[in-house]
Amino acid sequence: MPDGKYSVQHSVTIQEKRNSLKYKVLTSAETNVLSGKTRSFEDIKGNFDGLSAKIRNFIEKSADLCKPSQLYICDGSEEENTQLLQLLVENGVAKPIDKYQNSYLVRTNPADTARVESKTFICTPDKYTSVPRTKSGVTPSLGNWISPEDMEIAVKERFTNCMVGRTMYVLPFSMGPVGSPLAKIGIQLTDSPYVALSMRIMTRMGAEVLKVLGDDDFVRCLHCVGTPKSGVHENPLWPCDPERTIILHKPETNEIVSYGSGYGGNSLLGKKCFALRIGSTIAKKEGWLAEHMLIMGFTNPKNEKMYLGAAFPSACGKTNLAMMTPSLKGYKVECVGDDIAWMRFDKDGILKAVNPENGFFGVAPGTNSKSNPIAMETIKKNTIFTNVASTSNGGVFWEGMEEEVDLKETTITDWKNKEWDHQSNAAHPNSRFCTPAAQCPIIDPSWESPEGVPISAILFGGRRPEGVPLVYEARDWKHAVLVGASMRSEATAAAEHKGKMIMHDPFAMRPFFGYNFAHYIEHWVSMEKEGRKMPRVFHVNWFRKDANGKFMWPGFGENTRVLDWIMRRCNGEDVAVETPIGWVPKPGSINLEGLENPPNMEELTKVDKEFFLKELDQIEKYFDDQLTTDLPETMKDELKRYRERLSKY
Ligand code: OXD
Ligand code: MN
Repeated sequence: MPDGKYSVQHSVTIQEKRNSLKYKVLTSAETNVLSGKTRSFEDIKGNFDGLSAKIRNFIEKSADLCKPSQLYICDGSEEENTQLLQLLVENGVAKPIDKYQNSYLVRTNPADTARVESKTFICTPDKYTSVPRTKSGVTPSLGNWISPEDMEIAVKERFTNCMVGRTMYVLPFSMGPVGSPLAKIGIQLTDSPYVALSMRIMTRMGAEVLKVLGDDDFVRCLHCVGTPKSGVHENPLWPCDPERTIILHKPETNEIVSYGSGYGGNSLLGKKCFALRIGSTIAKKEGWLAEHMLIMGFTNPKNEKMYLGAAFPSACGKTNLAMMTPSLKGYKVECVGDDIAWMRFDKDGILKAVNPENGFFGVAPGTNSKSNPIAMETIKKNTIFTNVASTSNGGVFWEGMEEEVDLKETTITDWKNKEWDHQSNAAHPNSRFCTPAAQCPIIDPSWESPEGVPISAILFGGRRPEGVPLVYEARDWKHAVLVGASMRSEATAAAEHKGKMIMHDPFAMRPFFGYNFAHYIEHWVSMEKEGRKMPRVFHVNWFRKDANGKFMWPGFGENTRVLDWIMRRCNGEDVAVETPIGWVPKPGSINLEGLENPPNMEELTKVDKEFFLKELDQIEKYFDDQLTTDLPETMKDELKRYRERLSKY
C-alpha cells in the first residue's frame, strides 16, 4: 500500500499542527509594543528584536508584502531540527526511512522536480550587463534578463499576500566556513519547512551566523512555494505554482527572489542562486572566482598531495569524482566539496579554494556501492531524500540500486507514491539526497580551513561520446580559458532539457552565470597576473563510446589513472605530447596496470583533425550566434591560433 495519502484535509491539518508547535509565542500586540511598529504577522518564534536593524527591516518589508501568519527565526539547533522534522512527518510530507538513522523521504509534486532555467532571470538596468548580445533570430542560451521594472511587477503579482496562513521561516546562513574571510552571509525567508531543514544541511545555518554578521549587510533571499492562481494545490503536501514559477537575481542589491517551486535548485537559495549567480557577480567585483566545481585532494603513493577543482555540467559525475575510491593501491582521494568552489589568489599568488556549501545535494540514480561507495556510506544518517522510491522494508531505492535491494522480497513504492510497475522510473532521474558533508568518511581534514586549500590543477569536462580524448592539457592560461569557454556535453536530467543532444555548457556555468558571459571570459583572462602561480588546466572525458555504444574507458575508481597522469604532468614529468588541442598523454604514459580489459588507448588519446575542425566550426558558430560583438578580442586571437594549429596538423 503506497505510503501517505493526498487530501485537501491535510492543508488544514498542517496549519493546525503549525499552530500547535511549542513556540515561545508573543501576541501581535506584545511584539508591536516591543518594536513600536505594526506588523502583518501574528506570532513570532525567536528573538526578533535581537536581530540587527537591517535584518528586521528586510523581514518587515517582506512580511508586509507576503503577510505570513507566523514568523519563525531559526537558530539551527538540534531541537529545532527535530521539531520541524516531526512537523513534516505528522503532516505526511516526509516519511521516515527506518533503515537509515534520522533520515526522511519527501515526494514533490511531479510538476516540480528540476531547476527551471527558462524561468530564471538576472535583473540589471542595462540588459547587456546580464546577458550577451545575440545574433538576431537566435534564441539566447546564456541566461535571461529582466528589467528592474518588470521584476517589481513580477514580484508584486506573485508575492502579495502569498504567505497568508503560513509561517515565514527566517534562515541566517553562511556560505563558507563561518567567519572565514572567503565566506559570505545571507538571510533567506521562506514559507517551506522542507527548505528550512534542507538549508540547515546545505549551509551553516543559525544563531552563530548572526553573531558573525553583526550589523553588516547580507544577501537578501526571499522564497515562497506559491499558490496557483486557481487557489487549488494539486498536491497540498507539496504546494507549488509551476505555471508562475520565477527565480530572480538582482546583483546591484544582492537580492534573490524565488517563487513557485520547492525543488532544491530553485528553493535552497544559498546554492545555485547565491553561491554561483550572485556569487559570480560579487567575485567579479572583488577579483575572485565563483565556479561550478568540485574540490578534491589527491595523494599518490609517495604521499605527495595536490588539490584539484573540476567543472563538469550538472549530473556528469562531480560527486562521484569528488568521493572516488581509487582503484590503484597507495592513492587517496579526500573530498572538500562536490559542486561549488569559491577561489581567490592569496597574497603569495596561490589560488585558494573553499567549498561554500555544508552538504551534498547529490543526484541519487546511478549512485551505488560500486559507483560511489563513499556517498552510500555518507547518506546513512541525517539525510533528506527527495523523489527517490521507498522499499517495503524501510529503505530507499533508485535506478542503479538493483544489486543492493532484493527486488523479489521487497515491494517498491515509486517516487510518485504508487506501487512500482518495474517499467517506468522508480525514482525520478533528478531525485536527490541531501546530506551533511561532515559525515562523509573521506572528508578532507582541511575542508573547513578558513583560508581554503591550494589549487594546483583545474579540470574541465563533460559527457562526450565521440571524438574528445580521455585527457588533454591546455597550452597556457589563455588557451585554458578557451577550453573552458568551449565546453560541450550531453544534456542531463538536472534541468528541464529533453533528449541527449550535445549542448554548449561553457565552464559548466551556462545555467549559473550571474552576468554577461563575455565579461565572465574577460574576468577569467584577467586572473593571470605577474607573481601568481596559475593552476594547470586539463580537459577530461570519461564518457567516450565505441561503435557499439559501449563506454571505452571504465571510469569511476579507474579515473585514478588519469589523475595520476595529471599529477605527474604537474610535477614536470615527461609524459605528454603536443597536439593542436593541447598536450595529450604520450603512448604508455597512463598506468594501465591491473586493468582486466585494457582500453584502446590509441583511440582514447587520438586527436582527430577532422573531428576537431568540425568542433571548432561549431564553437565559432556558437560564439558568433550567442556573443556576436561581445566576444573578447583575446578569444578571437585564441580561436585564430587554434585554427592555424589544426590546419597545419
Ligand atoms: C545541481 C545542478 O543540483 O548542477 O548541482 O543542477
Ligand atoms: Mn551542480
